[in-house]
Amino acid sequence: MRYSKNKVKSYLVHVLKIVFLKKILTNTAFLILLILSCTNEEEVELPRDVSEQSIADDQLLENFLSTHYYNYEAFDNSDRYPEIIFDTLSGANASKTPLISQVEKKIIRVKTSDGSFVNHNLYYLIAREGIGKSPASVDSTFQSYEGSLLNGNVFDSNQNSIWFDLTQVVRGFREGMPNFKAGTYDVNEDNSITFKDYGQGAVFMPSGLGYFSRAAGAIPSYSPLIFKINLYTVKQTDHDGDGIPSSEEFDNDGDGIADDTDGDGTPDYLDKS
Ligand SMILES: [Ca+2]
Ligand SMILES: [Ca+2]
Ligand SMILES: [Ca+2]
Repeated sequence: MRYSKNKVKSYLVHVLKIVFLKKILTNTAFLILLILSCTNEEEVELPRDVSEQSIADDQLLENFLSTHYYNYEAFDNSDRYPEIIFDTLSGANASKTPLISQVEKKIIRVKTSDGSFVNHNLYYLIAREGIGKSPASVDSTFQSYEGSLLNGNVFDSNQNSIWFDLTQVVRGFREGMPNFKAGTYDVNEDNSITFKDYGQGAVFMPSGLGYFSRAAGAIPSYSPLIFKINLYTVKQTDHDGDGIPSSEEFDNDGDGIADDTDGDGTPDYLDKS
């Protein structure tokens, strides 16, 4: 088959145009990728220093506890089970007892990625003592709760009641619950149960005992958290059913992380063998 010179020429021009266009497109795509990756790099924030954040959060918590009180007068009558309400120490309430004078402090060691430990202050308030047992930090609890930020924004709550496996909740909640006591109950005529004499209170934790750099739902990253709780009843756990309570298997070296003595990837408290 023969082609005329002109046809060949226009064909070549056509091919060159495509090659040129492709090159431009490739270059443009490369440029866009470059811009995107630069933007991403700028947006990526390295996790903050655990130690510095612990100090910053503790200042926020202390400030909250120093400037707020709770409705402690409503807890004078032992027959009533009011919900805890926090309010600022101002105006007619300026002379109320601040929370900072009523809370207890517990120091929790947090192991960081470089293997060092950073102390974190966990505060807890006991509004009602409770007459039952205290859970171990890895037991199950039947309770109601309300979680909020220091600005009062509620991010989660269950006012009815819910079973918690304390191995599945944030560290501050897990370490906070053993400071409270459960209650007892009456069985009503219709076989329903009414809990009474149960522990009521709150835990106040730095972000290092909460979600730290992770934003979770309505919780921004690096948020200290408050949980109000009513602790109805507790149950000892033996997750792997080997006859050894989980509390005796979970964390015997005290680093806050579940022990895995045989190093098979399954922590002792879930490891039957
Ligand atoms: Ca066990
Ligand atoms: Ca451990
Ligand atoms: Ca194991």
